[in-house]
Amino acid sequence: MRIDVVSIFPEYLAALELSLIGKARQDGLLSLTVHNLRDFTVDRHRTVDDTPYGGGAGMVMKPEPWAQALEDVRGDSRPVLIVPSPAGERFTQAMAHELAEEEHLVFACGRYEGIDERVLDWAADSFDVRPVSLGDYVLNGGEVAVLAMVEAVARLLPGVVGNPESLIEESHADGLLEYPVYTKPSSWRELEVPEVLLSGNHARIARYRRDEQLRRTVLRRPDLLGKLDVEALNAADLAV
Ligand code: 6GU
Repeated sequence: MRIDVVSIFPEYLAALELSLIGKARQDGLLSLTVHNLRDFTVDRHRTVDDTPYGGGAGMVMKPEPWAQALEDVRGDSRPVLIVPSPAGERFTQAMAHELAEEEHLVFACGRYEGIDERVLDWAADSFDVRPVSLGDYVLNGGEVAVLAMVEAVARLLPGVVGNPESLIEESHADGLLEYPVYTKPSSWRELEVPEVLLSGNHARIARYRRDEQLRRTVLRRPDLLGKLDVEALNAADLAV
């Protein structure tokens, strides 16, 4: 997979050189390039923003540097252009799986009050444009959101996560939150690991974990219950 990120703070994305994602890049599973938007300006001050038409607080990112940058990174495919924004469609594990199937992703990090809307209109001719939000809160710019989205997508690429089984059992894979996990010692500061996990009874352990998933989801994320596939619930789930 190829990923290009355009930002006025390329240093923010340095974290993508670390850990699993850094390793995936070294191993050639992922080609990731970060571009400085200011390199696509032509004025002496490398200006990327200006005041909003219609008035209001803050500044808006000018269209010209964005068009130059996007033309430069587009290549000859039709990439997905992800525009991080609190006004976007919600990013989910399902979207991460969708994006992991793509050949080329471009992330356009806005700052200030956002990017001139015409950039998105213009880009739609040669990109699949997707404004995407991490959730209902406001960040100062798209960079932190891109760190999250690139990590969520890249770890789904074949070979990035060493043990693919860990992708199957994790939170959201089955629409439920993950069950709690424990390791040695079995007794720690007078807190005990649940007895069932020491029992060696695999059927009981599976039932316990499933019940904990259901309990957590009811308590912490009742909104997820409405989206559950009823077919995926078994008789024992419904008996809880
Ligand atoms: Cl994707 N971008 C920004 N700037 N703020 C956000 C966000 C994204 N998701 C939630 N808040």
